Amino acid sequence: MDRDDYLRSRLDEYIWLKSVDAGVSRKRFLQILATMIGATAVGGLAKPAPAQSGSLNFTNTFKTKESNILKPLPPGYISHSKGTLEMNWGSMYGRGYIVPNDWFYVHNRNTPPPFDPSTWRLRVEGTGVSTPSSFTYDDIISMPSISVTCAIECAANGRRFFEEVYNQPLSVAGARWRLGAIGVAEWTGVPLGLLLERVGLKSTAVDVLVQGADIDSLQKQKSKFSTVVPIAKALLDNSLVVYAMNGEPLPPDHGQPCRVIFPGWGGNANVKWIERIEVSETPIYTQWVTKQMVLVGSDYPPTAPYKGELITYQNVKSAFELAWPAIISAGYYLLRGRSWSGKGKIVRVEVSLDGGKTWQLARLREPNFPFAWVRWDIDWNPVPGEYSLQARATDNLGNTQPTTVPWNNFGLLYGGIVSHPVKVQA
Ligand SMILES: Nc1nc2c(c(=O)[nH]1)N[C@H]1C(S)=C(S)[C@@H](COP(=O)(O)O)O[C@H]1N2
Ligand SMILES: [Mo]
Repeated sequence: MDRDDYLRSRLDEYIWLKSVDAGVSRKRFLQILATMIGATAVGGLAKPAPAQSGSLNFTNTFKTKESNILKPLPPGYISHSKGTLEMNWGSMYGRGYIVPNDWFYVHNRNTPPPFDPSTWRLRVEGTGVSTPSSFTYDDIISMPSISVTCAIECAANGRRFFEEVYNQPLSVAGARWRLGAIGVAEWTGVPLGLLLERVGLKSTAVDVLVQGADIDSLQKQKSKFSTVVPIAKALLDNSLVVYAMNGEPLPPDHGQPCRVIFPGWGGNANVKWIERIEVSETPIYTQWVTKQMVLVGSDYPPTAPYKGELITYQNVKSAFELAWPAIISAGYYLLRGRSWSGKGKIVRVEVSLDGGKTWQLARLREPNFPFAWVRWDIDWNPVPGEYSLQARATDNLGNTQPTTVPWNNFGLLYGGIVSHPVKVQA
């Protein structure tokens, strides 16, 4: 038995065990396996497709042929549009630090492009490198790698609260997320700085553009989805070209075969299905960055060429591990939640059970990684009634959650205190 066959047999066994756990018959298991091997074989090694292995018990209530999302819709998850899947905070109650791949929120502008490991290439080029090169999938996974546990959060997470608080509609078409456009995972990949060294990064490089394989259909001038980061961000130790998520090959919906992560930055910076990296000696201004990744409103004076204040790092937010609205029974309840900051780590969380009149400190639980989140809890013994729960977190730089947030036209970066409606029944 050669090495690939050996690994393949181990993998089959692993998936079989998972299937047994999920109550799947041998016949159904073999059917699933057949589809997987045909669809996702990587150099003779079948990929353990997470959507199949961990979510066999999920019933998909929304997905249609129109959906841009391949994985099934987990229970209680919300689809705002064909490319969005919002995490159900209620399902995270009492769970571990990491969001399983099947449960991770999705923001796809397009259907994940097909991946063929024999033809896939990542081109690294531009005036900022001396030896432009193409890397194969095997090249990438053979390079030194590290694993980083951090969040990815859509810059529009919390968008709905602008409309609710200001009682005024936003003029953009984007998803009306509550707080579920965030997840924390362990990302494994090659430090981007190492890849850039291999292609002879010049000391004069200033900007890095990362491009996906999908067309950004929302742009007037149709182009591939991309983002731009300054070279300083690209060279940080935790900026990665990622190929594994929570120990499994990157699932199609999350960027198969490779995506980038730029911890702390708005979700869109973490480009999926990457195919080209351009390093430039001159600043790169794309439409996406100058016109869309900006806060536009009277509180945000524009600085040319940006149409508003450019978004980079995410802000501080908190969420309760509760459905929205939540209905619970009277009696002792361990109230749980999570808080996070794109700029560092959370050092304090206060909770109000009476709509902001009185506050108490929550207990923070380990681990508490920067650019990820911290889990916290408090004891609660409510009598029947209607409650408005609030949480306010503060990070190590002193950033905290304000009561009011200035309006911006696209509804980005809502970091204010949110009132979570809870009904306690007798
Ligand atoms: N190529 C490509 N990359 C992309 C996107 C996309 O539509 N196409 N969406 C971005 C946005 S807006 C977000 S919030 C994150 C979502 O990552 P996830 O779906 O893995 O949670 O991916 C980013 N990367
Ligand atoms: Mo997003």
